[in-house]
Amino acid sequence: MTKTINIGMLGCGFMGRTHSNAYSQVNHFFELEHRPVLKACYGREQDLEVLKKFQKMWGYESIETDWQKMIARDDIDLIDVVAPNFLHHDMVIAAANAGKMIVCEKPLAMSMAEAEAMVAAVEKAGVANMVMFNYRRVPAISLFKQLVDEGRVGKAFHYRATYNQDYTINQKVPAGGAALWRLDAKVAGSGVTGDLLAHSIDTAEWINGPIQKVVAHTEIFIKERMHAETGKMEPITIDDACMFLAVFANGSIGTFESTRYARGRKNFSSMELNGENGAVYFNLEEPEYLQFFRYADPDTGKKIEDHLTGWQRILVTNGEHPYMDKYWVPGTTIGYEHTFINAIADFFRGFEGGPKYKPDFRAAMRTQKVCDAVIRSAKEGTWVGIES
Ligand code: SOE
Repeated sequence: MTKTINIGMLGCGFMGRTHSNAYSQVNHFFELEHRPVLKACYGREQDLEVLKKFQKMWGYESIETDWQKMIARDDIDLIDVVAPNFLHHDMVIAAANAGKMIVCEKPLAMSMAEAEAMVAAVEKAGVANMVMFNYRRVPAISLFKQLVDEGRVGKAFHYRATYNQDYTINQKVPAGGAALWRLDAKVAGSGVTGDLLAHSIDTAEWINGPIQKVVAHTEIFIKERMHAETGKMEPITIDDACMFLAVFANGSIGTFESTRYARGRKNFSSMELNGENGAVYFNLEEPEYLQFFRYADPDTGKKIEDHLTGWQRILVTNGEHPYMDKYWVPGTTIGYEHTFINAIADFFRGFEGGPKYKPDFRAAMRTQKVCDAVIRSAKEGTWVGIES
């Protein structure tokens, strides 16, 4: 018999929508023992109208304007944290102490110190936990990892990641408030490093193993913006752009670039790995494609490149491809929202006897560690080592 899991959603913005959609859809595509129920959603008192609209659109049974009350409710089994970053720590610790399962949007925390306390709290409470690094569950990115694990790239030399957007170029874009809290350091912690590069780092380490050291440069292009809530001009202290070099434990070297000032780029996340036997490339503007260059046989290492060799553009929609047997027929694509559905399905399977969901809080703490090292390196202007 299907068991219900009552969801308490802490937040009603963009990520609140992606996560709510995942809970609503997951049982339509995956056979699971559990069925999530959208029990209650939280928003601030001053955002009551937004909260009510959110409740109506997603079909939540009730609302709360006090997140502590939500966590204390006996009829809530799982707390989903999609509030701005500065609240993650307190919400997670309270939810763990109340014995709830926890889903937390990335980045896990504002700093390693916060992340360590959060990991200790969920592990002490023994509650199921996961961090929403949804891009691992893009079928083409999962296939990227599969090709690497199958030895088709061989010895890795170069990893190259970008995550570029352009929505802050206009000086008149304010900082702060419900829509633009990502530009407010007190609320977001860091800029593109925690918001965008965290995704790139998570997938890079998942695919190519741990990063051992980094050297970074960050830039703030517009030094002052009007704060959306106070109406006053305030200094901007988050990183608008960040570039860093990385050395991986497997001996390969990497470049990472992220900015919100790349005119024309909206959500351009790309990654490429070049190795001895082959290379793989993905970009999120064409999410259904994976590109693969085959040079040598993965078993023998013998060259197979010939006059027909070239980059192969794989349309990742076949039943043999990761997750795709759960959706439509070959040639029909899925989208951004399905990456969250796939993640929630994997999380549930993890406590239904399937493989444990990754990244859980402990695994996601690695990304926090690399992000902290990147910010420190940019401040100090030196290489910073990252312990394993
Ligand atoms: C920022 O614009 C953002 O919404 C990130 O916060 C998300 O994690 C990313 O998936 C899309 O871009």
